[in-house]
Amino acid sequence: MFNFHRLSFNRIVPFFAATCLISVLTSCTGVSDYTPLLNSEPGAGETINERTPRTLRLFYAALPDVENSKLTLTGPAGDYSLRGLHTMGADDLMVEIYQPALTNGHYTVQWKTRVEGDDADYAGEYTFEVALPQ
Ligand SMILES: [Cu+2]
Repeated sequence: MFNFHRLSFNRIVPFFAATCLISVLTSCTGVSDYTPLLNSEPGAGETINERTPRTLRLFYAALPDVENSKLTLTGPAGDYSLRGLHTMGADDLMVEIYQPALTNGHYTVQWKTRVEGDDADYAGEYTFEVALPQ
């Protein structure tokens, strides 16, 4: 009886140790790599040289919950005020860039959201550049 316990214990410990290690590794990489953000307008890393953007639109893997979402825009004038956060129903968030109007420079969009069918809170940021001919 004692030997039986000892044997199973010795087998079980390495099994659990390996299982824990695997789940720690996969949850770490899963959390840091996955984002539901698929695309945006302006796009991440885009340089705009035709028309000053008046809206931000972010496209996700599922319908974002507007109540639990937040967008901010920072750039040469500091914080830009945004108004009318909504969804067009295309798994997107959309907002009007209210004031001031964008000038040439480097901008950062920060976003926070929750999407349908997923309990996790997601956040991220990306940048774009406005470079209209003067
Ligand atoms: Cu819209």
